[in-house]
Amino acid sequence: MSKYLPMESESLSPTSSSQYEVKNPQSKIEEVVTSPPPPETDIDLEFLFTRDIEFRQETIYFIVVDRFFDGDSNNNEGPNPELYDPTNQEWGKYWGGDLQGIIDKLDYLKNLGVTAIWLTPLFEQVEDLFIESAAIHGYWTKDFKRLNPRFIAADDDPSLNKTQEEKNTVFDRLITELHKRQMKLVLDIVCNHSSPDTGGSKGELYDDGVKIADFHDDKNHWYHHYGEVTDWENDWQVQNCELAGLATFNENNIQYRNYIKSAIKQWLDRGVDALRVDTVKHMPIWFWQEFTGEMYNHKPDVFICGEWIYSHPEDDRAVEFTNNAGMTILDFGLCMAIRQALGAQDDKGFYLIHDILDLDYRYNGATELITFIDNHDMHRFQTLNPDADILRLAVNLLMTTRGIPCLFYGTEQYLHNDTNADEKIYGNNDPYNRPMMESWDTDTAIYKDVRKLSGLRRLNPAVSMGSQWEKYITPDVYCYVRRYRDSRCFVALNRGDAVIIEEVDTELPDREHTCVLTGRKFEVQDGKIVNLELDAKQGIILSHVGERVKAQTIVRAQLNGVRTLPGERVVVIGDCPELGNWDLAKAYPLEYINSNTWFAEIPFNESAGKLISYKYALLREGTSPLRENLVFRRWVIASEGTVKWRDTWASGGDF
Ligand SMILES: [Ca+2]
Ligand SMILES: [Ca+2]
Repeated sequence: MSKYLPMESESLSPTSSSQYEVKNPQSKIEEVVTSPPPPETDIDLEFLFTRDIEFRQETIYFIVVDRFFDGDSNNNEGPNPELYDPTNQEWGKYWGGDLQGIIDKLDYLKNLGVTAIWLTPLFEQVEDLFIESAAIHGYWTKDFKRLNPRFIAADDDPSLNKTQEEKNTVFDRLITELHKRQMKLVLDIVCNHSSPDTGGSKGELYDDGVKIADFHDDKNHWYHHYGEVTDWENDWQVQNCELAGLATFNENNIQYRNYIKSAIKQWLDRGVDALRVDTVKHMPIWFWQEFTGEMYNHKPDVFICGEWIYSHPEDDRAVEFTNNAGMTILDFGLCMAIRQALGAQDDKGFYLIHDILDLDYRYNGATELITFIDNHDMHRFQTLNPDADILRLAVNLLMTTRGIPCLFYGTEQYLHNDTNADEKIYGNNDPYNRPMMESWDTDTAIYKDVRKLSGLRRLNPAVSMGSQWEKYITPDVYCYVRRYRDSRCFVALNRGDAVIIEEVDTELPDREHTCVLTGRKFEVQDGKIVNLELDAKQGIILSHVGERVKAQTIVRAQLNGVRTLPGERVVVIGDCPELGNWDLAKAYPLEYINSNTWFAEIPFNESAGKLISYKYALLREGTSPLRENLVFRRWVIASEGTVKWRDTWASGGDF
């Protein structure tokens, strides 16, 4: 995304007439815009560069709203009472869950360690059955600017387009209650399609109650009309044809784009913190770049992730999307490996997970991928493998491996329903993977683990941001270290019988360490544990928190695309004391994350609020340093807080 930055600190006011420069310093000629952005955008320019899209310390919990908790029975019958089943027997009908139910359970979630909740879409839906199913999942939208009346109070106004005084729906109270608890709301959105053919109507779309499009009477070309996808290897079809009979939007139509962007901005204005975007592989990347860029302009600290279904690090298009669309993705590759290794107890075991993590270099931001073990489109993990200890092990892996963990609702209560449980790994178990939440026990092993490990993710930056180093692997046992600066986290997981590992490197300081989960004590000497005893299906987690980076302003610098050999180091140098005043001996070191990514938190005090210049350099033993092949990069350091640099190594032709 390109952001406009003021060159001088006194030009922070958006009404100032000072010059603005385009951020990207790699362009050969610095593009200078002599007037500020148009006043109607009303952007707080300081906001643009003092915020950090940093979600890596979060623990996400994914809720199918209708199936969580019924906090308000007055909304259950909705506009069409036939779609409601009070007996919770008909899986395709609404069962009564709503936003009040989520408010009622926020303390339960907070105590679990959840810091962000992802809710299935809250938009108004078609009120008809399609193949015996109502739109309980929220993916058949009728009006992207209105709330589903089944989720709010019966007398709430469903329109999002409200003045501040008018905002007091249960949705607004949910936002307030979340933020009061330092929790975030991830809104699930769909840009690819509206609704399927129900009762003779298809794709009837409304703009805050006003009908604007209709698939069967598509005068203004809001939809594609190419029929169903028949060849899933054909990219054109995947992007332009229909998915399960859903009316698919024509993104070439600027009216459609303006509608969807304005709708999502209204949700952001109402307090939504992050977006989860449905079916991203079904729209061209240019659409997503335009969309995410505009969302960041509107709300610079919004976090966005996309669902590229069954993404895999070897899938070039999924990787290209992840690195260029302006959002991270749900990590299906790792999900499937965990399900195969632990759920299906595949003979290759942890090597399957190793194989996926070995491809992390394909992504620019592997530590920002959203990791999970099941979701609403596949069998719950325990339908694959009912063993509660194996589920616990999978959750421990999820909470400590690289990426941002996302738990499917009920995992901590061992919630699952095994109706039609065939075709286990990939089989679509919808709707039986969406049972009503039944118990709220805060004493289950997984509930307590998640609580501890969510805290660990916040406390120990090695777990949230660090690199991951495999230390020992067999099909049954997996030991790894998360590393960031002098912080470490050692994890040992055993899916098999009790075992003793002769010796394993932990990188921990020499002393006695206590397992975060079990309270067991382990002596570390020369960084190693000798005769590490692991009980059957046990996980051990040892944490050492080093010194945190503190400063008036912290820059989180991520550098991609620099190819290094073992022993080589990457540093950042610049024209300020924090970056060594161009003296390589005083340059600030980055940390190796993987062969594509280096990362550092750089403290700025003296130069906070000032314009600085910088570039990266590669230090090589026995040969001269290699500096980036450009004049330099420039940035105004925010006066306080945290910012992110996402840079790509600018190499010379001889490299
Ligand atoms: Ca209800
Ligand atoms: Ca499409």
